[in-house]
Amino acid sequence: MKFLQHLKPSALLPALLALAVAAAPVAHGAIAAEGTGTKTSTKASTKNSTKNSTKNSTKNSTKNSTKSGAKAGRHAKAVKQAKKAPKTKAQARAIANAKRNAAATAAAVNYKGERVNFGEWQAVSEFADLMSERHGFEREALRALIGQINFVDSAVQLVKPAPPGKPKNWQAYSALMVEPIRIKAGTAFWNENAETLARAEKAYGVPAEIIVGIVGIETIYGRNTGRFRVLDTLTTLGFAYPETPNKQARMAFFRGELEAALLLARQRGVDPLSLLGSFAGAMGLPQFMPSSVLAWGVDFDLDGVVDLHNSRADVIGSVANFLVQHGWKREQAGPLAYPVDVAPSMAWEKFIGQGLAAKYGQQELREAGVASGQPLPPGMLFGLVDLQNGPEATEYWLGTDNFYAITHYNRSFFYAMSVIELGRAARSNRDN
Ligand SMILES: [Ca+2]
Repeated sequence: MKFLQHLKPSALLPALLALAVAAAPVAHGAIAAEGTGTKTSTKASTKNSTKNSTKNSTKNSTKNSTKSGAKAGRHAKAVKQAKKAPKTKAQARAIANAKRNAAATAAAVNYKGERVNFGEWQAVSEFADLMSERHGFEREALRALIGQINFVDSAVQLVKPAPPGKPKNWQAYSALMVEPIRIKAGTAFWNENAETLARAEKAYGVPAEIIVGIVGIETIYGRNTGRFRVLDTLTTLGFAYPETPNKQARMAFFRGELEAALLLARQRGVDPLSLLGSFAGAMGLPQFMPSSVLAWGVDFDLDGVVDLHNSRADVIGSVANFLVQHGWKREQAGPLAYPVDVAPSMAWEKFIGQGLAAKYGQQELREAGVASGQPLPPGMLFGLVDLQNGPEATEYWLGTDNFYAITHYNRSFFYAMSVIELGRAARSNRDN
């Protein structure tokens, strides 16, 4: 719930409010829930965003923006093939309702939180002791700091799983994420940072359009980096996570991030309370969690500090580095995903939900009834990606290693696919 302070009232406000509610959980993926990731969130993220998302006139712009170059041509075909499900009245109604609900929720967000005496909580006190022992933080200074930390109920509410039974809807999600405002902002970001993006592409092998896509989906290029104090949200979620089956794992995760935030602030010589981020503690234009800043952040403008709020170069280098460290392969220069048809036999179902990795050979996939309309690069492995479309037919794609690298940024197929589409649309917009 990071966006609202920057927005000007306009006809788009309801959609943007919906986005604020919808995108925030998504922007932090569910990676941490399964212990692999840098970003945080709940399994409900995609569900939430789909539920809250809106379908509008933006689909055309996506479609129209995919026409230049041979690779883009292939992409365009894929997108065209994929975007065949028409909007139904039921979908439109659901989306309109979600927008209204989202706006109401957004208006209720309390960024500042409330005073509680976290210092009196035994678990918090033990955590402070641990920080003293492990990292040499002065106990009294920590005590004073903890005394200033607020409980943020909004964060607790936002990590709660969505009610069950709402079908995910990729078309609605992508219409919300890949829309004219974001595409235009992406084009501007690309133009303003073309040299740096080219330098990152050379250094890391990650194309500019993927970096542009990620920063756009995360924060609309810095418009929505979050207005919660990171210490407030991380302490709240680390010690008062809502009752969910994975509560203990999530609290451990957020305590780890709180530890990282303290280290990050010390490393930079700043007041830890000055760190701002999303309701889940994600910071800066690329929404890195504190531990990710420490682990994967890159000082790409060589000024001696990793600054993901103010240095576009650091943002670009850090996103590229993150992807490379999570399986991005420079040599896989083709499409990140290929649209496929699946046979009625359902033999292919065994490939669904098998983790975030490309591990199936083409013959194996073919034999189970997965058919690509275009030739696949020989020797490459794939995973089967399902994009549910609410009441409409599910889309299926074969994801490459590089597709799955993006899912390590955020554990959602919708997320990865919208990153790809936004980057492509920005490129196309720039070319025209
Ligand atoms: Ca820097």
